[in-house]
Amino acid sequence: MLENIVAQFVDNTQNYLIRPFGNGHIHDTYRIKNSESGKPDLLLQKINREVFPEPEKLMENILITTEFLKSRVPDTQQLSVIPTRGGAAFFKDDAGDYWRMYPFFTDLIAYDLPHEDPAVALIQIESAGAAFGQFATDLRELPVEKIAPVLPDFHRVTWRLEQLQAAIQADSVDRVAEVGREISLVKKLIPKMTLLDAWLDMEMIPRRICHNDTKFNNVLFDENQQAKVVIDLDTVMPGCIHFDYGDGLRTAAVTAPEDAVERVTVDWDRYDAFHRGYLSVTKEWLTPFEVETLPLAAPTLTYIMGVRFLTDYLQGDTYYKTNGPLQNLRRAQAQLKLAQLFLLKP
Ligand code: GN1
Ligand code: MG
Repeated sequence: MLENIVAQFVDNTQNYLIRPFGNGHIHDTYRIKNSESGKPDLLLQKINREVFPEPEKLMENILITTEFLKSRVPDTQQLSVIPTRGGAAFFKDDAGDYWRMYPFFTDLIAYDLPHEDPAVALIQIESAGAAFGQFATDLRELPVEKIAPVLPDFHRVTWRLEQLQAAIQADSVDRVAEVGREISLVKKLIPKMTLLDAWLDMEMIPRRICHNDTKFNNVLFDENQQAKVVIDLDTVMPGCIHFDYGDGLRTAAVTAPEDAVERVTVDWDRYDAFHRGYLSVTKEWLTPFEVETLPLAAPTLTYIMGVRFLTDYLQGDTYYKTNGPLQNLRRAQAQLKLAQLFLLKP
């Protein structure tokens, strides 16, 4: 019973209404609405243990990150963990599931896509770029070793390709025959799409703590279309700046949803707006090689998503939440199409 879970975190559960919330692909999320005036709403999540097999380590990472940010930029609105009444960072139920509570930012909104008015969209996107850039800037002094790699090789292209290869070989749900075109496209792009891995291996690009999931809907906006709070800190881990810059562009420099294969395209004004925002706060400290290689970030991160969605399709949709049997395929097709478009950067 969800009420029993909520009762681990608050005193008076009868004042709360519990409703499923949001469009995350991974966890089960609920808005806990408080009917008593003056008391804040909350956001409850059941951690996906298939994706995060070590929830305790995950929560430890989040605590380290949020505490660090609080000490670094104390006057800024940001995400923080609401402990259980016993003071723990999560509640583990009898089934072994892990639950956590966050504040619900009633005045702020997450958007899956930038605003439909193109002028407003550009304002939002530039601000999102700046918010994600600021996030990486604020975490610069947090030593890389402090954060456990809870999802090792998360954005390592060669590892994602190995996973795809294994799924092709297993063909566990008999779908490989349908995706010949997608597989050839993945193969064709390998030489360019593995450059980032190589540069990281050669230590030409520095390891930095980054967010690793800078989707457009992972930053909250105020009513003036300004990005205020970066959310979804599950993947804050050692990585490189290209991961955040690239995944931000993947989801902000577009005009259609992640699975809209027919409609999806790159909007270069949006691309430039995100770039301006991101660089406005990071250009002081990025290395010349990082800046020079940024154009490969969006195609590479988009390609990774294409490979991951295709892998999940071939494995029978076990990782991402889907709205039907074809959604992962459509997502894969859309992302592979976008990756090629990003490679055409003028
Ligand atoms: C997942 O949880 P959510 O929806 O913000 C995924 C990201 C993908 C994204 C694709 C832990 O993010 O890596 O880019 O879906 N998170 C994890 O939409 O795998
Ligand atoms: Mg999210």
